[in-house]
Amino acid sequence: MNVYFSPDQRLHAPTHEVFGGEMITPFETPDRIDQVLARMETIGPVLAPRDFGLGPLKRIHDPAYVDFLSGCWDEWTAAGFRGEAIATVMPSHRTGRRCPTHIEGKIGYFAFSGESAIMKDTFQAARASANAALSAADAVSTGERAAFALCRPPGHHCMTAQFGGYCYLNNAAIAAQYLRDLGADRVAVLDIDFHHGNGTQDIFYERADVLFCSLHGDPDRAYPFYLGCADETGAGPGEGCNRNYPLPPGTGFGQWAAALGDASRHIETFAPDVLVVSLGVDLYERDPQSFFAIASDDFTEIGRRIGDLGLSTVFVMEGGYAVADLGVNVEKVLTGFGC
Ligand code: Q9C
Ligand code: ZN
Repeated sequence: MNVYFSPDQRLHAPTHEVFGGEMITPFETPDRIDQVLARMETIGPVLAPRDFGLGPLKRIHDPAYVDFLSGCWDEWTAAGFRGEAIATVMPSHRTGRRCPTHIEGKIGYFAFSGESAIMKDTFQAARASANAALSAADAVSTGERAAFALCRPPGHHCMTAQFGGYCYLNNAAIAAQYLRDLGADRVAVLDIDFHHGNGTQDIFYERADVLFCSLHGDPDRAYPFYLGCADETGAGPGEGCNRNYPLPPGTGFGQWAAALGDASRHIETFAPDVLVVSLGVDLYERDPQSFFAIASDDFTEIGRRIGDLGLSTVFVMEGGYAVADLGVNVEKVLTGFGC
């Protein structure tokens, strides 16, 4: 299958992440890309994404949020700040949602989580990452069985108008909406990243045309904490079109695969025209951000079971922070899938 990636995706390389009260070197780094690229010979050609412009991004994200991302760095430096742009003042459910003019307030307004930094070329890198997802969607819409978007920065935490969790544009949601706009009647999104895909869930929560299924660490104990419970099943016309599988610490392949089996039945009943997989490999047992017991070899079987759904499939890279094993684990999913 074709692999889509742009060197511009490396331009986002912040040096700070807030973690446990310390400033650490970020988990989500450009060398994650290199580890995956190094294993792509067995998968297919690595192709440059096409530039789809801002149109498909604004089908998912508020135009004001896209404007914020594009201007954030200039406003941050113009305000006299010398570090990377990090949100420290966020609105709560008790405060009104009025976007402040000053960038220190504005960045909090457009954030749901404070660990992730914005720097000079974050928007350019995030756009390139979204273009990779759109290019993979394009390939599948024109008849390829599957394609892999080597997205980075990742996307599934990003809301319509809030960044966080290393995500600035929701690549999987942008691809799903693009597939709808190209004529797919129903799109299913299967999110296997260790963390709940709160952004993707929220974006499609009231829609009946996009099914969202997510397997993840129980948000009672794991990021992003405030979404991802099993009783979040969708609302309005989208009731029943959201399925969450929160799983406890120590979850091994058997328990994880049982949840995938349940999600697969919902996907089969939904009968989508196309499947988008939010492919995080941070469910891996050696990942520093997670608490499952999924071994490297399990990824082959995970890929096989996704392939058994028999659907046209757009793979969109999400998380995975055991950097040395990242490429091998992604390669296993894609070879297990079988094309
Ligand atoms: N102790 C993705 O995998 N850090 N984002 C949480 C937990 C943020 C992960 C710290 C995790 C974000 C795309
Ligand atoms: Zn993750």
